[in-house]
Amino acid sequence: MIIDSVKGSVKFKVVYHGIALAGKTTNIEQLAKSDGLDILTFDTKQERTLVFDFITRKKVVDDFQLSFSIYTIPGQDIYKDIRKMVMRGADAVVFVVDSSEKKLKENVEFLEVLADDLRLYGKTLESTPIVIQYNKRDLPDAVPMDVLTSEVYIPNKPYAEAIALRGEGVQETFNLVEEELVKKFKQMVG
Ligand SMILES: Nc1nc2c(ncn2[C@@H]2O[C@H](COP(=O)(O)OP(=O)(O)O)[C@@H](O)[C@H]2O)c(=O)[nH]1
Ligand SMILES: [Mg+2]
Repeated sequence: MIIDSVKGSVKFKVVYHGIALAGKTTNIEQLAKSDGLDILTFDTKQERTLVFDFITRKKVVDDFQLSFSIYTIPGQDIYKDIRKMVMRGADAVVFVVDSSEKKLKENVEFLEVLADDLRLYGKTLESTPIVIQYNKRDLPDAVPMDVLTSEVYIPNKPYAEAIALRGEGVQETFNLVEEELVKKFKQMVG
């Protein structure tokens, strides 16, 4: 969080985390589309997110101009150095879960990856604003929500269901992150 009290502006960094192909890029594509923006994608011919995707959103709260820089990580392990770089200075995380039965184990294991990435910057799962998004709810092999919320979860964190491909649940997820950050901001400014 970067506060400029002279300009009355606050900058937050939000990172979409989660396994490869969970739908992180699709989420920010949908957010960008509803804002009429283009996303900045750094990639190669084979992969949509070799480095990261990036957009910015703005909101005014108590005369402060809040801006949210939104990034996605590459999920593949070979890009872990890039992932760790993207996680630097993250104020909040959306953990995107692929609902496919075949990805259940990988999603669960990736919670540890997130915990490690936060630890690297002196943060914890508990202390970080995190929203869990159960994406790809349209898949025929989607794991039932009651199973997912008891197997891929972080205690006391809000969650949302989504079909990012159709834009469903995307804004709702972002609203939850925004709420968490605005709460934090209001605590800070009193
Ligand atoms: N069926 C389905 N496919 C999705 C959904 N969201 C994303 N996808 C697809 O999953 C693949 C990976 O998405 P992408 O956003 O690139 O994943 P990332 O690696 O997490 O950034 C793409 O083919 C998307 O079209 C969804 O809600 N349902
Ligand atoms: Mg991506």
